[in-house]
Amino acid sequence: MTKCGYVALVGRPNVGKSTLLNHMLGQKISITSRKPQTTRNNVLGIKTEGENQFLFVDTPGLHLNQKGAMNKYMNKAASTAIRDVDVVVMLVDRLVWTDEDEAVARRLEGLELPLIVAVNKCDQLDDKNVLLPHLQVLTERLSPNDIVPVSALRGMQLDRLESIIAKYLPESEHFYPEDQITDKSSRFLAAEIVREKITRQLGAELPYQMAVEIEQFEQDRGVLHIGALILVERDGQKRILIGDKGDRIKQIGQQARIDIEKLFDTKVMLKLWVKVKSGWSDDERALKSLGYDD
Ligand code: GDP
Ligand code: K
Ligand code: MG
Repeated sequence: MTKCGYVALVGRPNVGKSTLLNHMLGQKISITSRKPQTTRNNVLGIKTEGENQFLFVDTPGLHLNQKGAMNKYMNKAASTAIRDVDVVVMLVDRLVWTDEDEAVARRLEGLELPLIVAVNKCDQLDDKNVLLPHLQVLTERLSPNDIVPVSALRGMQLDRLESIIAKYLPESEHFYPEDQITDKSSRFLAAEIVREKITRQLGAELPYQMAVEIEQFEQDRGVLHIGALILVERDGQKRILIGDKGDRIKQIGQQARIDIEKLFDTKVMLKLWVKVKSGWSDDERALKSLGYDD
């Protein structure tokens, strides 16, 4: 009998959810960075391994004390994700338990689902003696079905995590063909890669007031031509993004092109434009038209 089920990856911002998803899939479908709010949408990552099909739902972390339409959208996405899944994997850090972790834990209370706790970033554990007491505290607070130390970045113990998750997958036909890795469109993935490069390059504020819209996406004689529009809120942000003599936007474009070529296994021509449009990032209708509406 085959198994198939939805597995929510939850946890506070920056704990490593998207990194974990990418490593499990062996493909980069969910963008990552050191900044919170990198992941805005729920991203489905599909992994078929023999009899088992895992439908991982990567979620934006819950964002505490944050206002604005984008934050509302992200928190809603994170909350709905845990309603319709078969298993929850909560990621926590190897050392600390914060208010943000506590907020996630509260959301999980009363859910009658198997809960697996993955204690992440264990590649950065100088003193191994601190892990055991931490695991004990986590076990008491969360009463998980299983708990496992991992490193999403280095791929430590992810096989073990996967076989633990497999125990809780319901018996079912597979929902997707075995070679499919996501439900997101190629356009979405391309836009996200551009957004990742900008998020990684720029300071703390801009990433939240920036969106990427794909205007052109055409294969022509072996080359994928992509045109992407980058929306920002203010003139100053446009200037920062473009950089001195256009060198920053050029760098962003080069980095994004390399990743997009890898993902689609084709030569890519990428053109980027920056446009100022005030107010869109706190405007629910504008967000909807940019695809933040599921
Ligand atoms: P998310 O917000 O939970 O999706 O977190 P990301 O996947 O975007 O990761 C946030 C940051 O933590 C990135 O800079 C990652 O490279 C880093 N990171 C994720 N997993 C690990 C890990 O296992 N070890 C280390 N050292 N860093 C990690
Ligand atoms: K992040
Ligand atoms: Mg993420």
